[in-house]
Amino acid sequence: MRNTIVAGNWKMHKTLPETHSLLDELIEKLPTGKQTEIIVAPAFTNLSNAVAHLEGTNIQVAAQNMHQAEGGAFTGEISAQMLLSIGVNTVILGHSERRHYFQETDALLADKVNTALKHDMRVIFCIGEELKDRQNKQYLNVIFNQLTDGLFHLTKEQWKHIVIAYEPVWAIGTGETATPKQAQEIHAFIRQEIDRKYDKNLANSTSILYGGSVKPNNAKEIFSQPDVDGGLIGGAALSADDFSAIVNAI
Ligand code: G2H
Repeated sequence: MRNTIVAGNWKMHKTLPETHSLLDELIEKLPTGKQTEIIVAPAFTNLSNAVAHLEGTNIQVAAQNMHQAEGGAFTGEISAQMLLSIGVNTVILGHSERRHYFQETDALLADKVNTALKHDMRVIFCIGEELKDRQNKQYLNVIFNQLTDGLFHLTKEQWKHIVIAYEPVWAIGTGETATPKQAQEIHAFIRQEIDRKYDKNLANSTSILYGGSVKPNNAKEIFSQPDVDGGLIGGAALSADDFSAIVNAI
């Protein structure tokens, strides 16, 4: 059986006091008895406080990014060891905003993945096509290339630390969501390619999350697709009511 996961990517939102208030609300409102893993990814400045704040709860903390080097003269960057030293062992890599605004390429992301895995971190690896790829009917090729270049060099053992988030770029923060059928098509395709490259066992045990304008009113239908194992939530993760409704939809 696969883990179901709902992760909130807070992006560049929430100061420290705002982080504490949102976490308090989440602690109050999120369900406690569910099998689903619940993760929040606040900004770097608030990670350490979030870990302390959430101690003893069922809410885990992830980082939104990290650098591929072990350390050194990389002004403004954060290493795997820094994250681990504050109790954060999950990192989101390859978000389309990182790919787009910070020119993160598949090759760079493969390096970041390697570093994270070297430190036994768990990676939520984001992939997804742009609107033009969908219009040109190239979307499956784009997804395949992102998988190949970012992850298919890994061993089966390493894959146990990988969670995939499929986030069509045209659906991120736009209010547009992939239809449940579109999401299912890509999730099944990703699973099929993992099977082709490795084996069915690994394909069936890899959690694949959907991201892109998931809201309380569309979460249930998306999560009900057989190959959708949860979501990576942006805008709606900033409201405790919306985020808990989404968690409850799984
Ligand atoms: C996609 C998603 C979270 P939103 O970026 O990763 O954001 O739900 O706002 O589209």
